[in-house]
Amino acid sequence: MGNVHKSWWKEAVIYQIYPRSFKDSNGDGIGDLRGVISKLDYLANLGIDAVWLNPIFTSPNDDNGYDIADYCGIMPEFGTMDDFDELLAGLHQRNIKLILDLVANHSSDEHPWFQESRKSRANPYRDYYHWWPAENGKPAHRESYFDINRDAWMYDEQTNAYYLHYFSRKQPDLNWENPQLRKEIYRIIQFWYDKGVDGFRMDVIPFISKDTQFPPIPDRYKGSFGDFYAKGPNLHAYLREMNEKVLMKYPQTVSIAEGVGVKAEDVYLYINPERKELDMLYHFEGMDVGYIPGGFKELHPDGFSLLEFKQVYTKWDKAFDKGWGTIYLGNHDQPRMLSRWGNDSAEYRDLSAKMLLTFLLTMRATPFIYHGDELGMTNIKFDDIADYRDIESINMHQYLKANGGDLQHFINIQKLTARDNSRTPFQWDDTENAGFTKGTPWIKVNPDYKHTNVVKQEKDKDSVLHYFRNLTALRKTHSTLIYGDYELLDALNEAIYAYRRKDENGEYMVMLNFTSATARVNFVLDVEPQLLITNYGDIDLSEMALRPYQAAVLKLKP
Ligand code: TEU
Ligand code: CA
Repeated sequence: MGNVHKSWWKEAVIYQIYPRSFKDSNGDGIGDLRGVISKLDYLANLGIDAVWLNPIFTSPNDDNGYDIADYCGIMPEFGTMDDFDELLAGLHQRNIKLILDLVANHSSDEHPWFQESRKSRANPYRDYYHWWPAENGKPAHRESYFDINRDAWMYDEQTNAYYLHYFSRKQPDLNWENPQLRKEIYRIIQFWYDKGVDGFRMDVIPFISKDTQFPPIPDRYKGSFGDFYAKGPNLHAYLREMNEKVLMKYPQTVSIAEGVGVKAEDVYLYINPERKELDMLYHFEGMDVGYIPGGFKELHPDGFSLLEFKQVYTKWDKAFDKGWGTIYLGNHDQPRMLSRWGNDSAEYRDLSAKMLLTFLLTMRATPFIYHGDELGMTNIKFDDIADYRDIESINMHQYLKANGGDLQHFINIQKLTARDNSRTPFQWDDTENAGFTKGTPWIKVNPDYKHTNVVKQEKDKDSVLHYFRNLTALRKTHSTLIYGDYELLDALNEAIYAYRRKDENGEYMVMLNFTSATARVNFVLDVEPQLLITNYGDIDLSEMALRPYQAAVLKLKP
């Protein structure tokens, strides 16, 4: 990356907290801000540099906070603005920055803007949302991620019109074509930045611009409607305006696009600093590896191809070249990374969790670590739809039921890929409810908590938690692991992901065995390497072989 401009957010390890499931302080079974405050020292001891908090704003929680009814108010079940101020101060005292979650593609239907907008066609807030007069007939189909009819147009009798909602009916899309609405969003960003917030992750920000003629979705986007939604006509004009009107006034903050629908060839449009739009973007192409195309989050029964996985992450490393990259393997929208990409069997769970964390902490990109993955938490694999809390799973089940779908098959595939798998309560200890709450948790605790919890792992120096701490320390000590160039090695190896990291400060090699069998790399080393970290006691490079799920970081040259 040559003479890359250094920034705090390029060097940071970002830790994502899903506040609803992190720690409950008042016994109502719902995680809250005071719960996070009670764990500030735990966060500081992880060696992370920033926290990304999923939405904490006033919301009816149709989509767990991604349906906001007051962008400048704290969700009552999460606490108060005083709690927020105390949390922000506590993080900053520990040199941890705070990134909030801006959900500006849509609001809650309980937001006063929408309550006003739906009252009459002449209401001053009418054009804060996308309305289609019913006398013009039904508008061209738009697919909805969460609607029980998969229909993103909802008829509203009050004004005999349809409103657009890419997600649930309670998440009406905001009309960014309206400059007044855009001003409101910039005001909201400014409000939080003036409080000292260090950045925003921007929810489905590629979707904000719409062709308000609403032409039919072109056939080439069949099965990938999100790619079409991310191609609105004025998207980059709006991002540039957002940068000019507010982001650039807070140069120490970071803006991170949730890059749903964004292709590698287009990412420079968002993150090339010369374009003055956003700083970083995280993509979904890696998350699609191993899925049956056109299915609903259905994995290939024979797992994923490591060759495809390596090809995707190598492609994106290059695509990020014009800006800066991000890397993640799990978040609140994905299943647990250990179950999805590693091996959550008793024999290999710790080894493969450490292997995956080694990947995240040694790539040329800002790593996003989802809370609990530092412990090796696994999918809960619910057997019953009644255990689900996620609107995505519940509504898809209803849609399939209404359309003669195979519900048992759906439950089976959801065990592997449903979002709720990663939303079960954080596992603090082996007391009831894993120490998450004294009350009844809003979603079941993974019975695995007896085996996987912080207290147990603090006592075990070979635990995933200690290994994670060693990795964050390693990344900070060896700046080449942050800024060094990335080069894929042994590209056709179907079991091992090997790559080189190199710059003027040194040369390193990372080798990751993604399989439960011993495997060899197809190259030899011409220097005696220094082993910096491995998830086994040692490494035997005489045969250039890695043991099952072995990870190793070697220093080749000072
Ligand atoms: O996710 C956007 C998004 O596309 C996800 O819904 C994801 O693609 C989907 O879960 C795959 O099945 C963001 C938030 O991260 C998500 O939690 C919200 O539900 C969604 O937007 C609506 O705000
Ligand atoms: Ca609570």
